[in-house]
Amino acid sequence: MAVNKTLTMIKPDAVRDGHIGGILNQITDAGFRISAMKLTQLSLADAKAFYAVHEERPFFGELVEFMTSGPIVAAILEKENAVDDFRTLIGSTNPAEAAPGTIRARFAKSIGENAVHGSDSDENAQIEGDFHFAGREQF
Ligand code: 3AN
Repeated sequence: MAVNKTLTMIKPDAVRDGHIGGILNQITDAGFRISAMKLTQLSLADAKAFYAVHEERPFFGELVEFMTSGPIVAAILEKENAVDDFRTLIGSTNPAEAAPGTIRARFAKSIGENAVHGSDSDENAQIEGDFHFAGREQF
């Protein structure tokens, strides 16, 4: 299978709680290569644009407020079957339902503050990677 990529964000809750190192360790131990990475903070406009597909959802305001509440780590990860394997590694959206040992089971607090983002398709991985990183920042 070809190597492809996914976009992750370590969300403000996990950054605040000191979990950057623990999460990155679990990601690299699982065989993902980091091909771009930065510590950054989303503006209101950034968060609204990134989550535009969720605009009509009842939790949209809460999501945008949370995602702009502090710094995040954005990274592009590469691996065979990256999108699906990463979603398996992070576990269910609701950490209460996430499989034991997954990143969300270990580090997430709630369905809203759920520690990490992972792209849901190859197409979105490309869009989301380019949202965060210029070409010269992708290795
Ligand atoms: P995932 O991040 O697992 O792909 P999505 O795409 O359904 O989940 O939701 C995007 C983000 O919206 C989630 N990571 C979470 O932060 C937030 N979210 C999803 N469902 C809820 C909810 N019921 N209440 C609050 N926030 C939610």
